[in-house]
Amino acid sequence: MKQDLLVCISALSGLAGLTGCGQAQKQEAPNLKRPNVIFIYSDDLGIGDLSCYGATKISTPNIDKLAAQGVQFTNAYATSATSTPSRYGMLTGCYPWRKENTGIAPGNSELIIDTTCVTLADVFHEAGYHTGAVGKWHLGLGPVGGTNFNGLIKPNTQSIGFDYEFIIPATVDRVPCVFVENGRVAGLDPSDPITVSYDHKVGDWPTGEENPELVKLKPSQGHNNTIINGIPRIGWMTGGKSALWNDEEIADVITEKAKNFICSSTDKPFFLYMGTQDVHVPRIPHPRFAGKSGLGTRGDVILQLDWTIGEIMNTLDSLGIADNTLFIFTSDNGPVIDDGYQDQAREMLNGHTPMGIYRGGKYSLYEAGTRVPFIVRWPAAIQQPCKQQGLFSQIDVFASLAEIMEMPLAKGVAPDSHARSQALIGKDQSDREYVVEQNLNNTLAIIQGEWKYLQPSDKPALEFWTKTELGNAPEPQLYNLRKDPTEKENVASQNPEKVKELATLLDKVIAS
Ligand code: NG6
Ligand code: CA
Repeated sequence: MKQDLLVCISALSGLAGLTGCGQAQKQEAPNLKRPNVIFIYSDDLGIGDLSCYGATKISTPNIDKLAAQGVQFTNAYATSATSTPSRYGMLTGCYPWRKENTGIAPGNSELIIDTTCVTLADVFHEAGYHTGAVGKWHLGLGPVGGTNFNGLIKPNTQSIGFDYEFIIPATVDRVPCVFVENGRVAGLDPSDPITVSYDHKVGDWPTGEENPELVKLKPSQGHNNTIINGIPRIGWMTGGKSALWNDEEIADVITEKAKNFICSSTDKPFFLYMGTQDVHVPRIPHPRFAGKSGLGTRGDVILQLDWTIGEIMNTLDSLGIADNTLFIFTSDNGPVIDDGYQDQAREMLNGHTPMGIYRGGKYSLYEAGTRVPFIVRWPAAIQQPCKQQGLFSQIDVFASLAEIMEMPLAKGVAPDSHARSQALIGKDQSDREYVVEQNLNNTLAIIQGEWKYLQPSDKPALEFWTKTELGNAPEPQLYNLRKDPTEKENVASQNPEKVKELATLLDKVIAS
């Protein structure tokens, strides 16, 4: 223990640099019921973005290594095709479409998870874990009526089970562009208070709309409000100058915080929930990654993301705890190429296919909207690395982890989450009974076996800004994902029985 402490002190004081926590430590016998758990959400990463999923134009060696040492899922789904609902679903075990106010949250949204809800972090906390949230949050902070960023922000993640937080309140394209650490804006000078608004301009800082000449990254859609670090954002802010983040350094900052959290968890097992800002827009790589992928900044921040994962892996190795750490890496929703800035992402693709073979993308009910990379490594329990082809949903992470920890869940807790720990660790290769997908407009689809049914919807066929096919259509759609994984042929009219069966199943899930 003392030795561990020494290693961690050196990391906390920054002596260990950005690679590991120090010398390898002797490993204790693994306790399969109480592994450390790391859950990392990347942002808008596609199933075609990683070399372990077949990408050839980019190489992601660290994530590939994680996959090669664990279970790599090919049929795993985020609950939703955008960030806030997916994160809500994972952390509460409740489908976001059951709840109002779970759509893409503005940067001054109240905390949208009720403090009385038992979250996944609560379960870990109850099990005696040290729990931490680091990086992108996007589930709101503070009370109904909006967040006041100038005092102690409550409720925060510490009100729903996390001991420690160091978070980006919303997304990197939304104000305020500051980190919140344990309820307070990090580095805030109280004589320069922060004001944030999502309906009108506040203060006198330039905006993209009024001062386009001051902008170093031009918007392609929206993103026309307050300019921070030369980048016009969504929403207006003023104040808090000393607390503003540097976009180039976000990956370094949150990676260091995550490592410190891991290193400081010496007396108990830990649960780290981490959200990377990569690869969401604005895609601003650190200079050491800029230009390195040959695919423009979208590719560069994939390299940066891979570096982050490597840093976390190295930290576990240097502490000698990799073996009994259950490490989950995934994405909150599918990929998008131009999501609002003129960053040349499309022009620089160079044959790279973020969506893989799949139709749609972020926002969509088609497969590329929610079928995401999903990797689980836990060497102590997964001796045989493998591919997992069974249907799996992030909604089941909650109950599956609780099952591993032997933490019984009271009735009503994580109501939509099924305990599938054996599937999570690749030992059970069967499909989930069904998987529900959700698009930007809350239209739902259900997959069972090889069949996928999309409920009819009068919502727009295309997402307004990105022109992504949303999967909304007035008539029911049915695809055979085994024969037609790219969802080219709607076979609903040829299979009325199947349509009826799946529509009935979806109705049953909705009503349950
Ligand atoms: C959209 C933004 C997009 C992104 C998304 C949320 C515009 C035109 N588009 O409204 O840039 O911020 O919201 O992404 O403003 S998510 O991954 O966090 O859900
Ligand atoms: Ca996202």
